Amino acid sequence: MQVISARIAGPSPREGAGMKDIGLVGVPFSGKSTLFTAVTHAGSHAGQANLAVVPVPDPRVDVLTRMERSAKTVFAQVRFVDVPGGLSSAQGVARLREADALAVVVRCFGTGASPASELAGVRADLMLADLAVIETALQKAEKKARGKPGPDAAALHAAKDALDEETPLRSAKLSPEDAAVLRGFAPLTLKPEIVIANLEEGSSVPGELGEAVGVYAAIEAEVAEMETEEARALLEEFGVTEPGLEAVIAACYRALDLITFLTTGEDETRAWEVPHGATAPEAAGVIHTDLQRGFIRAEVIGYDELVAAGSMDQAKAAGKVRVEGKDYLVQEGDILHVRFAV
Ligand SMILES: Nc1nc2c(ncn2[C@@H]2O[C@H](COP(=O)(O)OP(=O)(O)OP(=O)(O)O)[C@@H](O)[C@H]2O)c(=O)[nH]1
Ligand SMILES: [Mg+2]
Repeated sequence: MQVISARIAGPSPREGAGMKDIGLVGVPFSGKSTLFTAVTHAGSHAGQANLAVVPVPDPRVDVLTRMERSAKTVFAQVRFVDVPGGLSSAQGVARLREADALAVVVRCFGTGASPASELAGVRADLMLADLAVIETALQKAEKKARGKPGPDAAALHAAKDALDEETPLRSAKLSPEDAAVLRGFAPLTLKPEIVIANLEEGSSVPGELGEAVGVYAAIEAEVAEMETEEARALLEEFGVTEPGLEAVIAACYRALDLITFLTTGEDETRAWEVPHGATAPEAAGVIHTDLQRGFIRAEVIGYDELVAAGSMDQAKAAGKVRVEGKDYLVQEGDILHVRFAV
């Protein structure tokens, strides 16, 4: 059996495979496109779907790059989707159905801002959009079943009951089987949701929005074009300590139940995302399918332990790098070195 070096060079054939789409939703003028510009540093264009892939800020990646003198640095990525017309456009809704999570942008700036009722309105619209899809599908399923309802009809019924009671599908007590059927219809309210409070300068997240993430979309969009240092200084002047993107991404990771693991070496330091609870082979599979197929073991060290040791070589010499097998559950901040053979 040939054991291939676990250091993978070159682009992964699964580039982008695990990348998550975050769909921005909200009423007109809540600041979706402004936020899109702020977090993606990409200009937004009215009247078309704006898509941007952005690196997930992670200081650990920078530290490891310096420590291991990596030639290349690769951050995890997420894709933001800003659709024009929002939920009033069929095309927009179709694009949002492809998203992995929804971020509801709520206007908390300007006169007449009414965050709690605005959020309730968006949530109601999301449920109505799902209800329309579910009802149509239910009619079809019942017609096909001719009085002998199959699993599809049962799942669709459960979904319709929940939506009729104004319960978003993610909060409905659906059986795993029903949830699996429903996922085929990509309902919006089955997706994880985060709430973004688009704030006035100097204000903070209103209590009525609960756990919303606060951003200052307008200021951040303005500084998006500037050099990082200059932008930070200006944001600090406005009392903005955590840039919007970092806060938004952190909230999305929590909502999607993702964790980050890292790989580091001479050629590359890189951050990867996996679902919380992923095993070492599953994590290896995110890097490359061959690594999962031919997984032998993973050499693992936690980020903090590695930093304390000073370098990978020193960590190894001090016996701080553990050898883990197929059942190991990857932890946030683990640095993995996968041994595999194909
Ligand atoms: N003062 C202030 N103005 C903002 C803020 N965010 C957005 N705006 C302004 O609000 C207006 C609407 O913002 P957009 O980002 O275009 O809103 P949108 O949600 O994309 O709107 P639609 O695409 O029409 O659904 C623009 O004139 C922005 O400059 C903010 O945080 N503060
Ligand atoms: Mg817009």
